[in-house]
Amino acid sequence: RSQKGFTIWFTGLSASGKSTVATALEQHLLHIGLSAYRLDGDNVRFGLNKDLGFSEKDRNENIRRIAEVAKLFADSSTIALTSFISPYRADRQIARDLHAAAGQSGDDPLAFIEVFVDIPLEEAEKRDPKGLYKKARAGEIKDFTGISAPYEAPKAPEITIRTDLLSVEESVRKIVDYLAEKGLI
Ligand code: GGZ
Repeated sequence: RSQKGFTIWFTGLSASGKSTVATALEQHLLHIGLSAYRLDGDNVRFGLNKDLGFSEKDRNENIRRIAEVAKLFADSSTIALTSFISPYRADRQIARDLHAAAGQSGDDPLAFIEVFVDIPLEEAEKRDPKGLYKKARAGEIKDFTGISAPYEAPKAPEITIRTDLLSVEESVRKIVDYLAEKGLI
């Protein structure tokens, strides 16, 4: 049968492993012959959203635009993978609702799978691959998620992965198993 498009929405702290898992999952999906496309800071925050910073208002707008773009990819029968902190519950709900609303015009709603990349803040801070937590603690970066800006953990994500306890392969497997079980792939 023809491929269904849908969105896999990763959310979690900086350095939680969102992009690492999303990249490995994208590779897997491409390898099994599916069309997949990853949206992340590198291809969105430096392009479409280069006018946006990290205030609450800018993050709201960042996520709103990303949700719209992911929906377009999903609507074009691609699997959209988004990896952004997306710290606000309400913004993630807007993204989810947008995909559900695609069903109101007689088409099928677009599936939206929220993946909570859940690691303790202390672990993310220990990893600190770019030294951003250190700078945030020193007050050199303001409004830093987990330090001086909120992260609202999902209450009912479709999938939770503890990247401090699972390998990248195990994390990918958990998501792939979920997608297969739901008949999405
Ligand atoms: C959080 C920040 C900040 C602040 C710069 N707070 O680890 P990274 O570097 O590569 O990922 C982080 C990225 C977060 O951008 P998002 O678009 O995912 O954020 S949001 O969904 O909240 O809009 C981090 C870097 O940008 N970064 N300043 N103040 N992360």
